[in-house]
Amino acid sequence: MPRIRILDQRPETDAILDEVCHGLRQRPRRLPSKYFYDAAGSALFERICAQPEYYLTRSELAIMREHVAAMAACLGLDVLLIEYGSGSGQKTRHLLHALDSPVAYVPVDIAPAALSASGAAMALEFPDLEILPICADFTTRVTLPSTRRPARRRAVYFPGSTLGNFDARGSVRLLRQIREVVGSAGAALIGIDLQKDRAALEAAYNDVAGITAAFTLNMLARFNRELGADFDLARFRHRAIYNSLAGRIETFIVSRTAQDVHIGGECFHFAADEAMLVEYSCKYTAEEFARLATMAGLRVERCWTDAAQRFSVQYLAPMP
Ligand code: AVI
Repeated sequence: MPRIRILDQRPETDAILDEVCHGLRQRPRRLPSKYFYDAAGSALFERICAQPEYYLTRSELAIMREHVAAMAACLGLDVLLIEYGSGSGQKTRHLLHALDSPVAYVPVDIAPAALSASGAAMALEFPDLEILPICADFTTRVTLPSTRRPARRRAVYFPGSTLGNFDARGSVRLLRQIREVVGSAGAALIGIDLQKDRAALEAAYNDVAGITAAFTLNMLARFNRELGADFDLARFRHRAIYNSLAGRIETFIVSRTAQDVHIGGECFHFAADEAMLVEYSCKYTAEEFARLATMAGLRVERCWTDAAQRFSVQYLAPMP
């Protein structure tokens, strides 16, 4: 496997500890979903994507297979492709094969293990493409590296409905940041999960094999490993329910019993059945998403969906 140099712009451990303790002090307690993705969490997420109930990945891949040529035509020649939350880059391969002489590929991910594995695999598959991975939290200001060849255009690829992991305010903030990163001549290609019935949604986030539950609880195992916390995983459980008013799956870690947990020199008391919010997975109608984009100064110019209308890939350009 080729070795790829990764630009490290990761948050410091102290900053993670501060953010986690801050979240644990809130009522209701909440922890940011970005902390799911250490090496174990990224591997569990790949397994979620292959679960029969988790329709998102299969639907998005079907859209990519069918419409990638049209997407590449929208993005144009000599594009610098920046991917947020790149993970294994499964969908990106389709796009990179279809693009007309892309200048470079910049995957941005918070998980170093996933980033080096996918960077090396991409370098094998695209030997002539400049690959410049950045290990960072993409919600912060990421410094882009310079490329060997100048780009005609910058484009952010943000697949997987990861934008849905932010609430409306956070999504608009992130879309604005994307608009800034790509500039007035840039573009964005964003995967957005669509509204559907409660049963299908709750099944997708409560797979029978228990992979999503293991993924959720791994966040606590990670805090034990990296921050010296003492969460007893057997005394917590995963819960994901659809909030139909807000149009989102809400995932919680629920304390099975009354218990104390120690982290960063603090003691946090959990009541029996107390629920900590760990993730939103927002689902949109095409109109709702277009409205969010407009609030961020972006306009939806094309939207592709799968045959069952479960998922969408949206092509956006900055509004003049
Ligand atoms: C990465 N993100 C879009 C996934 C989702 O569907 O919200 C993360 C996930 N959480 C539980 N299952 C998958």
